[in-house]
Amino acid sequence: MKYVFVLTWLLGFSFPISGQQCPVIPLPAAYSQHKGQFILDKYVTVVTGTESERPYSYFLQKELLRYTGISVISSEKPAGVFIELKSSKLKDKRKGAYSLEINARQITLTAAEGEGMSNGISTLLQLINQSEIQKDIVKIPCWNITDAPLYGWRGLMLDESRHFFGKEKVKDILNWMAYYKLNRFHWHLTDQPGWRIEVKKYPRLALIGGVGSYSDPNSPARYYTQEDIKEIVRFAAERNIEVIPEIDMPGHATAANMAYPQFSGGGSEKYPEFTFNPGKEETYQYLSDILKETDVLFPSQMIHLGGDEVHFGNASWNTDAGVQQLMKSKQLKDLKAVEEYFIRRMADTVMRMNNKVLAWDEVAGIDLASRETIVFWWRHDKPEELKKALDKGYDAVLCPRLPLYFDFVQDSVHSVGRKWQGKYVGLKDVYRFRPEDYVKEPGQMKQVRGIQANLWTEQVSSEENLDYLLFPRIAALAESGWAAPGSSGYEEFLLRLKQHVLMYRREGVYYYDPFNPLQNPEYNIKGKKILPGL
Ligand code: TNX
Repeated sequence: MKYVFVLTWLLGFSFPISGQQCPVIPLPAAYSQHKGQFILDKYVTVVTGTESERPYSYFLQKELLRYTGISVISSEKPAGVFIELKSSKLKDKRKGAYSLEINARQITLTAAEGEGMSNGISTLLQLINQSEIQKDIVKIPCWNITDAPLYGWRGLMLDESRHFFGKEKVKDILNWMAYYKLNRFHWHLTDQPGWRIEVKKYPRLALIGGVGSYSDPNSPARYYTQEDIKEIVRFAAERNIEVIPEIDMPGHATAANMAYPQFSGGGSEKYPEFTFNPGKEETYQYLSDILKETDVLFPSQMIHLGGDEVHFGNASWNTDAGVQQLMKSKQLKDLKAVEEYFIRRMADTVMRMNNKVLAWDEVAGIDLASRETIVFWWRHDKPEELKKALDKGYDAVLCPRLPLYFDFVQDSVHSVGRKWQGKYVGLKDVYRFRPEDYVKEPGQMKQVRGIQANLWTEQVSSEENLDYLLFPRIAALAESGWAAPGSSGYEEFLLRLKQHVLMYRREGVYYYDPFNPLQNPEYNIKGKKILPGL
């Protein structure tokens, strides 16, 4: 078997060999290959029977043109050689399921709903990108695939407060997410260095709060206008990716406090002006107004309230007259109780807008409406926080630092990014990540919505650097969120990945190459290549 893989690898999959793994990442649930090829050329049509498939045929047409240079037309009636998109029930009822049958005359993609259709298109595009592409012709091997995801939540978080990357880069990331069937984009839009979302009622948030970044406190304001956000949300929706905004509170509020100091709750010596003021009634109104505008922009009906690391910078609450008054009147015994009171109130606001409340695992101990709350477990060194969240009945998304923080370096010799007591986040660690290893009660696995990688950007200032941390770990993330345990081994994954790496190069991605680590050197925070030995 091993030799077959090696041979396949050497031949670059151009000649199908029976018994090989389907070259798709994440690996489909079931697949078989049979003889023959489908010839994709300009005579092929994309056939849609009903209105509901039309946006998908439009999307497929655009992607085919982008990747292959071939323009195919869309049609309502099958004729000649065609790709048919069919909305129809499947045996597998899981959201996102699809089937793809390819023979020499016809490709049929069947799905019961949009997410399945998008997933099937991604599989087809991957098969095309792995096929022999000659001038104006692609020979696609014939595969039969039936597929569905293991987890409904396969997420990626991008921090654009520390460094701002902008619309084009975000679209690029969304494209790659779709390519790998990741379906939740968690957008960390506010934090200490910058506030990145326009709020009409409080324009200074973006204009003043948007000034500066982690590496340059004086860089001109960068933020997303509401029109930009609508554009990104539409772009994501076309790929069946839901966008979830994060407005971090009550901590990590420094940028907002630069703009509207009247709502600042102060900070600590190390983290000045870090919090919103929980002791002022006006703060709740102000934040509700911000969240209302946020809600209108994001159809996901989910808002992430942050809630992390408040203790970094809430020492000033000890001396703030308003906070002290609140503690007396509500009988809050310590600052943690104040934090909890604040979160409960803001969670109520979010729920009243018919949104789910999402937050970091600091909220695991707070009583919120369990069916409306999703906790993001990130502190890998505190497994008890995950347990607490699950015991309370909350759903959870697992994104522990080790191995799902993509701001951690991925190779022992890398220096741009974090480590935790010498540990880093290797490709293999991401690939091997399995939620069931962390959930002690098997009955609680149904509360696990899925997994997510978080890309914090304190040390990420260039697009190259961003790509470097994302690729190829994004592929490993996709497979651990999608494929059933045991469906593939790491070595087989690497064989498939080898082909994807060629594609990264074609597409101009500045990836880390695990097969040839010196291929692309790291970039430092100033945007310069770090040359080995220097
Ligand atoms: C912890 S994860 C944070 C972020 C940092 C990150 C760096 C979380 C909820 N808070 O503010 O950017 O570590 O790895």
